[in-house]
Amino acid sequence: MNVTPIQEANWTVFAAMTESAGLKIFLADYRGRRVLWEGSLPYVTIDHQRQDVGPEDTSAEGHGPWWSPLGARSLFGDVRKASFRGGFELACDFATGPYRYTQLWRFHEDGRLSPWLVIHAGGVHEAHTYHPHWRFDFDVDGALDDAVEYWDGGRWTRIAEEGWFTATADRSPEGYVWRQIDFGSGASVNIRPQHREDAEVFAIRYREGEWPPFTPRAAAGDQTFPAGYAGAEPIDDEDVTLWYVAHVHRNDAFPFTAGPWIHVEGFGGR
Ligand SMILES: [Ca+2]
Ligand SMILES: [Ca+2]
Repeated sequence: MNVTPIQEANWTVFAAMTESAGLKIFLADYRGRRVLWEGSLPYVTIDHQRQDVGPEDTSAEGHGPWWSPLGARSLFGDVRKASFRGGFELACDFATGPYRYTQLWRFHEDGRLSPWLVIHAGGVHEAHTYHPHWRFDFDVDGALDDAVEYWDGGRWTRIAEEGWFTATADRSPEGYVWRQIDFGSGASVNIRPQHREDAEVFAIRYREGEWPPFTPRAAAGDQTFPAGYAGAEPIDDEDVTLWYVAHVHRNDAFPFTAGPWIHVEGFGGR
């Protein structure tokens, strides 16, 4: 556990390698104000299309999803920190079976935050789809007074209940799809997919007893994606975890960099 924060480019962040949820960032502040309690990458699941599984494939599960845990055991090399013009990044490589990934956390002095995953070419055959799942517990200027909103029908709409919010072509004037906003300060964490990315956000009430490896909804572990994720509990005025799930098809150009664009606004700096 790295107990020394990284302080650079207006950010103060802690980082630690997990057993199975990638490189975790926690207690991340931007310009001295809390943005993120904890962010991690608990799952990369992979679906295969049965018709493309070869005769040598003896697995009972034709489609998956299979889970590739990224963490201390699949880490390949060290966590690297590099500075670039206007920010810094943390990067690490993982190797699991035939799959290769590079996880990135990029922090920009203007408030952008990029939790990305580079999926390298590999895998057993062409027809599969990767689903990296990021889990974010944002605390915008502290945990209190936060709400989650979705750009829908031309306006920001409060999300009052747990749910599943897909990215359509609809974007706010600033280009975002989802945001978590703090009513005290007016600051917000704004989120959108990278262009070309098929993605969605699950807003789920934080539950006591969520331990890694996380189940997005512990009581519904027997249900499959996406039904098992979101219930119908109220999340207004509750601490919320946001799961960002990307869907990357193997026929996309590889290597493919997946993950959200995030911009913190309202704490100064642009
Ligand atoms: Ca929170
Ligand atoms: Ca808050």
